[in-house]
Amino acid sequence: MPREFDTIVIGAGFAGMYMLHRLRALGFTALVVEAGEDVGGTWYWNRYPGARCDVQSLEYSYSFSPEITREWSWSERYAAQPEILRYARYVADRLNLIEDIRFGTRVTAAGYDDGRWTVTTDDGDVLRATYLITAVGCLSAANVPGLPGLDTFDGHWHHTGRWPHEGVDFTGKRVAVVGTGSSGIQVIPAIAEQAAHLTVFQRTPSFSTPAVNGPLDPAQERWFHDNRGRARTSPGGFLIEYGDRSAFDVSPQERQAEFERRWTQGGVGFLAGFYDLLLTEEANQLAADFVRDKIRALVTDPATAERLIPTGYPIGLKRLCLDTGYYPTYNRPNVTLVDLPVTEVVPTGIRTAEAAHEAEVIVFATGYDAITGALLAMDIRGRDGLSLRDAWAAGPGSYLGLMSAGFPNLFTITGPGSPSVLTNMIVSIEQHVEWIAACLGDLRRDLGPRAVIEAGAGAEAAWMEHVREMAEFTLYAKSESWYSGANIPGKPRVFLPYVGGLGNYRAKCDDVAARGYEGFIRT
Ligand code: N01
Repeated sequence: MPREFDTIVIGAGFAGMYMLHRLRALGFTALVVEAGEDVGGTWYWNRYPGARCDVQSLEYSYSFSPEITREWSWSERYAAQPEILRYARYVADRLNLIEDIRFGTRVTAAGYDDGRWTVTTDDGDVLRATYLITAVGCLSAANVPGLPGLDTFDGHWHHTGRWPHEGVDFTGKRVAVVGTGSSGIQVIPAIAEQAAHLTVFQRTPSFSTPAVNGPLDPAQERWFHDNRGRARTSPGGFLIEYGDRSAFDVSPQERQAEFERRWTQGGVGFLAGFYDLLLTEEANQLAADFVRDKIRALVTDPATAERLIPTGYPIGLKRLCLDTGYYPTYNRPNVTLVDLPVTEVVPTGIRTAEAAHEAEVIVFATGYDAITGALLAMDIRGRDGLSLRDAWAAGPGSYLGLMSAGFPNLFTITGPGSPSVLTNMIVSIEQHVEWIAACLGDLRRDLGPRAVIEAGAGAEAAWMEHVREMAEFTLYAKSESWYSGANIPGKPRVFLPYVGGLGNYRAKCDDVAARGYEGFIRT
């Protein structure tokens, strides 16, 4: 393979795959460097039992190719991980992407000098490119808690986001799951069905609403295809109904009926029923109480139900989970809930301050160093050797979540300060990829093949201030979760995604481009 490229893309998940396709269409030479042995990104790594997308399959698929949309059909409303991985492979084959992807190779460092990025990989290779594009995923840097004693554990342990390809047989085993976020809520019911005994270690209870999975309804499918374009300009990139009334505009009976309708329908739309559920604590409380009552009804033992009920934070400020049979799992005789902090791992299992719990397998569903973790895992150095880790020491700076001042010709797909994780990721990925491709095409047309583009420091500061102000306008500013770095000890507390809505954000990005890339410096 040649070592000099117009572009290097890091990551072959849905973002990197589509980026490669668009770069080729522009006539740019491109190499994608991927740590895994296959395409698929998060769906390559997250092979734990129960792993399933909590965005509907029809919505969680590319929209850029009518041919691929026509040729592919999903089997369920919410596809399971193996089917999504098959879809990623199908797209990669269909577009002949594989020949430009180097698998099993991790980028360890990248340095900018005089219009060129030099990229170093873990196998010691050195590659060069004019443009560097990260497609590393917002939730790919796994967080394994540094629990004392883990290295003394006699059994096996796994993180949900680094699941062994050969699978894990839980039959007849005593299993511990640590963590009850979206991954825990999916893996817990699946393990409970196999294990002799499952002990769940819960630090903070999550709010979860039912996915309501099932076969695809042909009428629904037709409706989706007819209406799909609307997702691009919607607040979240979803084809859900966004309520335009306050939760206080309606009678208590009407409000309850609306919550009930959305709960029964399933899916990501529960908190979109009224516009103020994420704006005021009073409105939020109404939705939270509705879910709390549901938990009480689903869990047989009232004491266990109370321990599973989240209190002390508004619903939605930790990402709302979607589940299939999560709460009733605690009605099984082989499942125990422990809601005390894990103090240490011992050879035979896990200890809390009160007791030791035996386990032969530990599953860490403990989440990710989100949004910035995978970027900062690489030693990225921009102009004059400026390190990204230093530049972002007090929190990330990014203009539109796309580029960072001091790092010319480096684009970050779904980077900090873009709507990313608050939206349907596929729609946000397509928006970023299309914007970056258009930007590179314009740059080459206007300034030649080695042109340089960089975020202006003033534009970046103003954008980050806007990101902060928008979060302040909502309840999100109070979020104690991975949205704001709260789950990683020592990580700066900054609300990372942009809450202003994908439709507005798209219009802003398009406007910036139409004004000659206002706020960027092009030379
Ligand atoms: O991670 P999380 P996740 N001791 O950070 C607990 C996406 N996703 O992998 O809340 C004990 O949400 C932690 O407790 P606390 C989705 O965007 C999507 O579950 O920090 N517990 C929490 O309960 C999601 O939001 C799908 O107090 C510890 C849990 O571990 C995101 O990925 C499926 C601990 C981590 O929850 C991340 O979800 C799965 C410790 N030391 C994930 N450290 C889809 O279906 C952490 N915890 C699309």
